[in-house]
Amino acid sequence: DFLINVLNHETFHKGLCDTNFIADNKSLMDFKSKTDKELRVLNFIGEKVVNETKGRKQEFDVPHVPNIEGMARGFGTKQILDQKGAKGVVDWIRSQNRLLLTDTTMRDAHQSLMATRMRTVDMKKIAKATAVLAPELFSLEMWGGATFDVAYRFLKENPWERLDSIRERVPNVLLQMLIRGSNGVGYKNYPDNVIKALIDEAAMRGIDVFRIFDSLNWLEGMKVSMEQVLQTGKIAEGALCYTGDILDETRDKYSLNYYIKMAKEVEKMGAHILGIKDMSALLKPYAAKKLITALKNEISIPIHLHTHDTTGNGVATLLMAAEAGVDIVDTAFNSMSGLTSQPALNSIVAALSNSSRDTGLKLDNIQQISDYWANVRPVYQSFESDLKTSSAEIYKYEIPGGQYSNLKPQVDSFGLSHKFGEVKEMYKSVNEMFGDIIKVTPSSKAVGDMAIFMVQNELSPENLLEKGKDLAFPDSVISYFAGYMGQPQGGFPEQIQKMVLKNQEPITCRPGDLLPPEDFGAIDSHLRNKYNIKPSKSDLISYALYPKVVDDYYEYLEKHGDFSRMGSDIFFHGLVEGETCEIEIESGKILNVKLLEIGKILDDGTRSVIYEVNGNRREVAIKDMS
Ligand code: 3PY
Ligand code: ZN
Repeated sequence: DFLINVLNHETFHKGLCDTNFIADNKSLMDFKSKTDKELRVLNFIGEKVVNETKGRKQEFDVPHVPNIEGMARGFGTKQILDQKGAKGVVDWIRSQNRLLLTDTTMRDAHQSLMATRMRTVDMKKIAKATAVLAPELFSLEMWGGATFDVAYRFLKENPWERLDSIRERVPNVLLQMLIRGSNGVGYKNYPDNVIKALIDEAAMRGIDVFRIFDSLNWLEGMKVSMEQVLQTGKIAEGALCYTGDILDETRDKYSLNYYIKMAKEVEKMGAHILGIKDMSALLKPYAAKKLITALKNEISIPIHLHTHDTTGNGVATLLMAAEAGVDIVDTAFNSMSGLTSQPALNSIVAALSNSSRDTGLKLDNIQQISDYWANVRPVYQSFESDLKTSSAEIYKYEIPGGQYSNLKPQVDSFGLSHKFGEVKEMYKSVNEMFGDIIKVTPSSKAVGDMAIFMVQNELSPENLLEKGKDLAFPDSVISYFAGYMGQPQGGFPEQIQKMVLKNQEPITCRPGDLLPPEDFGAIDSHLRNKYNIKPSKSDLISYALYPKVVDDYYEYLEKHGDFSRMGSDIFFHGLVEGETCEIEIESGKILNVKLLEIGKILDDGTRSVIYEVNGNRREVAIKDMS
């Protein structure tokens, strides 16, 4: 093997080796790794074609990466941050007439459209072109929210590497993440030292704008994150979640005055920007005008509006907000926009061109980016909901975009597919029973889980107290009533709280005041001993956030290998007989793989999957599980 490695080595080939050739090229000792990686790839594809796709696959167009050769990368917001600091960016925003745009394609758009399944390879390919063709963007939201755990859990890839690779390719535009206050990028409160470490590391690795929110608009729950972001010198966007309808005078819990009062508090906390986070697309166009006009009179920090297009009114909402003077709005490239995702970026650009709020983005340039995403999207088709049209019923149900597209599969998984309508009605009833609360991760999960639980157990608001006495409620519901998601406006309904918690005492303070600090040293030893790796700071943070998910991830890598460089059409759909593809197994190492044949089932229940790999015939035996 050593001899083969030497003979195959480029330097040896060129006759350039000196006496240090062997000492300098550790890869010469790498006997098994390449064949091992190759075998793992063949097994992975074999599994896919034998047990999942059965060798069938729809044809996908290859996403076309725009040609940017020779084009200069324009000056962007990231450079303002680097040169003038966060306050400099705020001054710059204030000096702009144009409407500034955030593109959410790499975070909320795919979180809300395709269950967060977008892989890093697909983002990496378009990142450079985005920096060149759309340097006028305010920011790219590309990290945080659900993307963190989904990367490990389902995509078997490391979210920190996604951040590194996009940062490397986009040095000119601000990168933005969503952080759920003390819930971090998780579904529960974490010790303060975990939240602080997460923010420090994310800032160090390249995040510039932190959108911080609390799932109950409980400002206490945002404080630690806000202070930490301010210390890093990056941009702290304190976000208020929007719920209810400020145009409806009969609903006074979340009134215009509520938002004004809260916005002033957020400004006082030191936020550079106020975020309005309309996660469920409830902010109607005229409500946006009313809200933004009022806030512009009451606070002096810039305002960044986030909404979804679930109702079909998203673009109208953003345009009304633009009229009222909003500074920045969230959009997604058209082919990744609409429905549960954000309103359409290219359309907003076109709508405002030659107006006083012209965005400055070039339509022809951004069309090329949208075209790229249009070809990426079909590969993820199976993760999309079957929602074909916008729906005004969301105003009634108040279900966040990301949760709406996930609720149907969740309901299906409980065998309640035929009761989806009932679950949505129950979601509304649960919200009322809980006292009309803000519903966004993780409080929305408590409401959703409770709704499913009630339908499953034939509970109703009328019989809940009686029938629920002896039932064990879902973890998220217990955590909510125990105060571990924070304190809701107006408090908890006492009878339901008692019934859910049984003998457990709820807390009324900040959970972070009670949680013992995470022992990063212990995590370090665990990872070293169990997986024989030298964990980085970010590995420790990930483990502190999601121990089980990260353990499963490392076990997967050990057992099956790392397929994060594989193209997504192969990763999700395998190959068909006769199809050839290139697979990068490590940086710069490409395998040319052709699937020759999926063999007949043999007596031992396996099938031979036969390939040609870089011209050589290879065969793996895969157990047919059908
Ligand atoms: C998240 O917390 O991931 C959200 O996108 C909430 O809207
Ligand atoms: Zn959102």
